[in-house]
Amino acid sequence: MRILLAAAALTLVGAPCLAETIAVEQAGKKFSETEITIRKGDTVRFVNKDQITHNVYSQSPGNAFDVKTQKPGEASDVKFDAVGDVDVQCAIHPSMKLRIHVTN
Ligand SMILES: [Cu+2]
Repeated sequence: MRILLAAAALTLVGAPCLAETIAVEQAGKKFSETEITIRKGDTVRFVNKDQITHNVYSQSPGNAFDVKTQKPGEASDVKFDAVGDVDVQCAIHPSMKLRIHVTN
């Protein structure tokens, strides 16, 4: 019964409000995407698929973060709670760039 009610509620509001986790990989000194759009409350999982260390971070207001040193094979989750554009870079390789649009 509870499941049926939840399904009905989702149908009524249209898109589900459940937060998602979106994976972005680092390989060949690049992010797998240059631009992604997510929703407020979603999590981005940064996965280092390279053979070298990366340090993904952002200084964008409201969504600043620093995953610190990420060795090959490591993954880090970052949750984005503020609507706006987030410019993501690697502190070791400044040419690595990703823009995340956080929407409502
Ligand atoms: Cu890097």
